Amino acid sequence: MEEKIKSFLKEIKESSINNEEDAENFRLKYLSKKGVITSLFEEFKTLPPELRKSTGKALNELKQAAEQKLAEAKVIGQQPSAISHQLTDLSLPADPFTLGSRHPISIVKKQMTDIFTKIGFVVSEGPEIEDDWHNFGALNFPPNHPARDMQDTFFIESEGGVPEWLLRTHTSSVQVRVMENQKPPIRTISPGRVYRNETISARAHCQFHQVEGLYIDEGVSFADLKQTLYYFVAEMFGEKIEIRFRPSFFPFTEPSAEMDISCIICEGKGCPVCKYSGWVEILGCGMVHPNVLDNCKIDSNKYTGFAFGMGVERIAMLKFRIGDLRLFFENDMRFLSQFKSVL
Ligand code: 2U9
Repeated sequence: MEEKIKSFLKEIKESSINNEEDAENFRLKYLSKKGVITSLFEEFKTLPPELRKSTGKALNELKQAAEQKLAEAKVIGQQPSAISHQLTDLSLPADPFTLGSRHPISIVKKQMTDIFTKIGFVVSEGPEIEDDWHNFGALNFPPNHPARDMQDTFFIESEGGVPEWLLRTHTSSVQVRVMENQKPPIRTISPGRVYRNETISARAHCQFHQVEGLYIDEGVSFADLKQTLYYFVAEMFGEKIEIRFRPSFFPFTEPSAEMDISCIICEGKGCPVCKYSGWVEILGCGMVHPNVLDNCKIDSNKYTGFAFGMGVERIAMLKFRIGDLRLFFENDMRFLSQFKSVL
């Protein structure tokens, strides 16, 4: 029996395992239940006791040699060597490849921008760090207006004590720059991030996004403003949605209004989202104040214009029925991955 063991040991050492099939044949021949080594162990049981010690040792060595040979072949098969591909099971399913998705604010901002560019508005962008003139002065904010207060605006510290720069509180500052650099007709929208010194809650944040619109030409009227916003609502929320205007006040528009839409959740019947009123506020608007036109060297006797501003988060919350503003800024994958199927 020891002779047989020796000859199998030689055979095992000399055998070459080059692929998955070789490995399986090797295992079947030497290490399976019906293989050579199992039958040698059966034979071993019949040996007289005086032979068992040395034969048992040789037999265990044979088994270890066979197992080692097979293990080494598998390790080589996992390395990126020339034969590795031969040991890879191509029928196995591939590792999952996770695709990213666009942020809900980017999705809604693009939808809003597309609606306005379809009717001739041109996108304009500008700096997030602004000066007092472009954010407040040109927009007819009186020097003591509460929005200019430290509690509402993030000012950037200056060496002299008087802050020269601030984080824009609205994208109207971009439109001031457009008016300073272009002659009417002007038809522009400015999407972008804005900052306000607010305590963070489900309904308020210190950063959010706006889409603001501006149209200046000869003879532009409040009727043009209403028609433009009516078109926007029909495109964004559907033809059935109704709109209403309520008088309001902003330093940069006169007259000014806020616009409500009939609640898209309950269709005006009353629900928690519309606080049982049937209406939800979505934007502010008005006719550009003549002082703003004059501040930007546009003749207010010749030209009139309308302007509007809305929060992208507000529109996204209504569109996607999101109840907490903070979700947009937390980058929680459980929230963000829900927008995979949207555009
Ligand atoms: C220029 C002149 C006037 C833009 C306007 C509003 C009314 C308004 C708010 C809506 C929700 C800001 O995001 S919000 O908090 N905006 O109510 N914005 S009119 O008026 C302009 C813009 C540019 C040169």
